[in-house]
Amino acid sequence: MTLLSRSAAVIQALDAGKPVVALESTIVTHGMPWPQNLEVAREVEATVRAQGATPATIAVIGGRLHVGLEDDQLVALAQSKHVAKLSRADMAVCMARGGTGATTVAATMIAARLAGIECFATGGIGGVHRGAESSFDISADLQELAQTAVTVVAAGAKAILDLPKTLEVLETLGVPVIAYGQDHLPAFWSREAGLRAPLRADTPREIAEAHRMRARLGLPGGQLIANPIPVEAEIPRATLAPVIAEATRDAEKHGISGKALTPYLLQRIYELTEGRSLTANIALVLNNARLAAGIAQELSALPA
Ligand code: PSU
Ligand code: MN
Repeated sequence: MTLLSRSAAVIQALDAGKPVVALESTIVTHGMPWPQNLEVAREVEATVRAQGATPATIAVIGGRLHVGLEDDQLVALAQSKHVAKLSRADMAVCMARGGTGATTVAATMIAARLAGIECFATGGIGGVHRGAESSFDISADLQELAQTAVTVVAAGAKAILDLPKTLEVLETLGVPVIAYGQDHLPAFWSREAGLRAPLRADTPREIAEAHRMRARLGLPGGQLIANPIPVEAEIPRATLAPVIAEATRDAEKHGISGKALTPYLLQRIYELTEGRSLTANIALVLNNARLAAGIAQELSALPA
């Protein structure tokens, strides 16, 4: 049995050398509440299409690695309550058992590379959690960026994380962190993290060329494109800081750790901001889908 189950649209686009953008599914199952999660998943796909690229939402369904979901599959995922959150460590076990799971950034990158998709849009990547010096909680997304050659467009790392430590680890791992159109590192819901980004790019073309150059140099990993949230949708850092602090304290109080931590924090911040964090999250994901489609266009125009 073939490993990948590609949708007809994805097969057609890849065979014709047309631009394709990979999309993850954990943001649907663990990142946003129903029914906005389904609306956003559909809207992200529509945004990619409107930019002339083909969306490939990725998930494990019944043991098969799906690259490009049909709408009924997206609906089922968005509605399911106890679906697994898959990363590099557990995707093979889930597939071997015939299970179903949503793919995180790490697992989506693995699937995208297998399918020959070079560009991927998400909300924010995982990173080094606050208190990682005692919990050791560092997302597998960082390791994946170091070893899998996919360009990931995110709005930076999620502001719930320890951003200076996340940058340090990415530097150690040799992952280029490229802010789009500004010198500062964006922080997911806010345009600025109070840190300079290590690198900057101003056009999709530059990003595509750097992606190709890494391949020519024999460098295995990908690139992290940190695309700031649109101005009109941003929540200023100062507004969010106490909210994040409170959510983090609540997580500690309830002993939330491991895979459950990121979904818990996102949900708690959603409650504490009375939904404002979700509105911002949606705006930034759509913005990332737009940029990723532009990068995919440039990649398809450049020689492999
Ligand atoms: N972006 C969002 N919401 C999310 C995520 C990304 O806007 O929920 C998910 C991604 O799938 C990412 C995961 O890989 O959160 C990170 O989880 P962890 O910190 O457990 O590695
Ligand atoms: Mn973790």
